[in-house]
Formats: sequence, C-alpha cells, structure tokens
Amino acid sequence: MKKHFLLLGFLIASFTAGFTTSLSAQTPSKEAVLKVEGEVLKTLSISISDFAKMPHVEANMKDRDGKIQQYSGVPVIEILKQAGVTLGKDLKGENLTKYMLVRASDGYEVLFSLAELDPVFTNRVIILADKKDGKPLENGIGPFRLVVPDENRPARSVHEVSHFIIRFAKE
Ligand SMILES: Nc1nc2c(c(=O)[nH]1)N[C@H]1C(S)=C(S)[C@@H](COP(=O)(O)O)O[C@H]1N2
Ligand SMILES: [Mo]
Repeated sequence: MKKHFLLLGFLIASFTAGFTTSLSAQTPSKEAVLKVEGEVLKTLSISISDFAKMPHVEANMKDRDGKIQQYSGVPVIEILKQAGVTLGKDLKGENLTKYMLVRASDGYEVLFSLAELDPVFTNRVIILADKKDGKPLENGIGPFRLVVPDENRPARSVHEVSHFIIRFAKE
C-alpha cells in the first residue's frame, strides 16, 4: 500500500513539474516593437512584421574594428514622417531645437538633432536596420539597430532600439 502512495506521489510530482515547464515555455514573450513618441502628431508602435513591410534601403557603416558592414532597413526620416514630426519646410525656427533620443532595451541612449536626419539639411541617410545579409539581426543587436554611415566611431549605431523619443531642447 505504502508503495502505491509513493508511486502516486511521484506521478503527481512529475505531472506538476512537466505542466509548469510547458506552461512557462508557452508563455508568449511580448513581441518587440519600436515606439515613436514625444513631440509627434501620432504616437507609433511598430511591430517587427509591420516594419518588415515598410520600404527598405541599404546602408553601410564601419564596425568597431573598422570593417565595413552593410545592413538593410528603413530610413529614420520615413518613420518620423509617419509620426508627423516637424520636418522639411516645417523644420525651422524653434523646431530646430528639437532632437530625437534613441533608447535601447539595455538602457543605452544617444541623440540626434532633427536637422541631422532631414534630407533638406543632409544627404546622409541614417537607417533603422532589421536585416543583415538578408537575415534578421541576432539577439542583442536586433530586432532593430541604428546604422549611422560616415561616423568615425560606431557609438551612435544603437543596438536593440526600442524607442525614438522626440523632444524640445528649448526651455
Ligand atoms: N544598445 C546598445 N547599443 C550600442 C552600444 C551599447 O552599449 N548598447 N554600444 C555602442 C558602441 S560604444 C559601439 S562601438 C557600437 C559597436 O557596434 P558594432 O558591434 O556593430 O561594431 O555599438 C554601439 N551601440
Ligand atoms: Mo564603442
């Protein structure tokens, strides 16, 4: 009789363990999104699959070893246009004191003035990349990374971008 209880206890324990393991394995991880917020007409929340459907271009940057790397992604300016950021003919006067703070999921942050991103001011095209060599970016780099061409240090080419936040520097 005692043996049967032991067996029953073992069965219950293994069932519970198996069940909790499969539960945690199935818990859907929150899908990564890019959020665009702050001084915008429309706050955006762009999923990986929505992002993949946007028109892509290629951009090159030098990595920290000085090697040229090519990525594919969406020009940052196109994302900001969708959010209704003051650009083009509206990027004048006090709007020239606006900036974009780029935040990553590890807490890393860098900033760009809007004029650094607008083709009215510059020919340099900064992209938010989601692909390299036709493949999604690896964990810790993607799903989205900034690719800033023509910079002597790749420190503003932020990995794991989670937010573009538009703010006024003017007091
Ligand atoms: N999220 C995040 N992005 C980051 C960093 C970081 O610490 N966190 N480091 C930056 C620095 S200092 C460098 S030199 C480059 C390195 O990019 P690479 O691996 O493509 O050469 O990533 C930049 N992007
Ligand atoms: Mo760096």
